[in-house]
Amino acid sequence: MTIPTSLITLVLGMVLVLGGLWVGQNVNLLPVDASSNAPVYDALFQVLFSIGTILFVGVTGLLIFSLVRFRRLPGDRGDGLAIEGNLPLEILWTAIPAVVVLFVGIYSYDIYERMGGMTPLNGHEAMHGDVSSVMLAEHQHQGGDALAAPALLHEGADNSATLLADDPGEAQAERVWGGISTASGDALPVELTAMQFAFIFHYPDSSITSGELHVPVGRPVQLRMEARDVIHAFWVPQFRLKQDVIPGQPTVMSFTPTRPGTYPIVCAELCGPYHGGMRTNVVVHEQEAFEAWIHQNAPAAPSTVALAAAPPTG
Ligand SMILES: [Cu+2]
Repeated sequence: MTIPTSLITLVLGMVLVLGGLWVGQNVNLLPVDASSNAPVYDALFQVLFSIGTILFVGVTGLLIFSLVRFRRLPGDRGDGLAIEGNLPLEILWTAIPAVVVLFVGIYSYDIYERMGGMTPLNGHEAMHGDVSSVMLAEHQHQGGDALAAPALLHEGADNSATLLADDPGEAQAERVWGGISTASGDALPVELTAMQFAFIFHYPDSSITSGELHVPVGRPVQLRMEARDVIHAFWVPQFRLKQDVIPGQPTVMSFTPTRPGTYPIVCAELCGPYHGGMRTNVVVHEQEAFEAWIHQNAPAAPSTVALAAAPPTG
């Protein structure tokens, strides 16, 4: 008794799909997860890894099978079978990738949304939320008049796509782009400046400037990123976060570290001859250790320094 080919194909197909799903669930290629974004992102990666495994094993398996099964036998000098066109097969191999690609697209969008990536940072709502506090902090940090800041934000809100730059006198519009953003009100503001070939972190609350990013575990961090020269990218694999840092176009991105430890920050944009050396670390501290770090590194009397440095206001 011979088993029908269609039955064998069906069984092999099922084994392939189940095997691919098992690989996606059980083989982990990712580093340790250290931010609240990570588990959300990892769910997407598992699905993509399953689909990739099914496609890779399926296509390679079929190729190897065909090489063996349809090889030219010794002494066979004739032509192969004249096969031309197979509409059902063509529909099938167009429809399956179409459905898979559509599913991956919609699911990726959903994951990005859940990570907070679709927050309209240039919209009216966000203007008075996350970004406004950063803009306010920035404005005050640069010795601006605190009273002028709300007016500045209001002017910005009139045009949802623009925020005015530091000096209200300058008619220079500055556009703030939103990366992943899930931070709530009490987020720790940190300003990141990327330049060839270093990342510089500044803490507006404590006037600390550091070459390493130090953050407390469990508290949202809001990074305001800007590049001095060319495009760089802030990438922390353990946070599952990567965001371009663009000259003249600040980007705001938030994350919540969930696991104490030291993780690499890598520039992921080819930015010049020493791009490969452009890396530093993010240190995720327990709360007390973070406070100790702030205490150790804060300038002696930040308030006096700020007062002395600020221009006299009328
Ligand atoms: Cu770089």
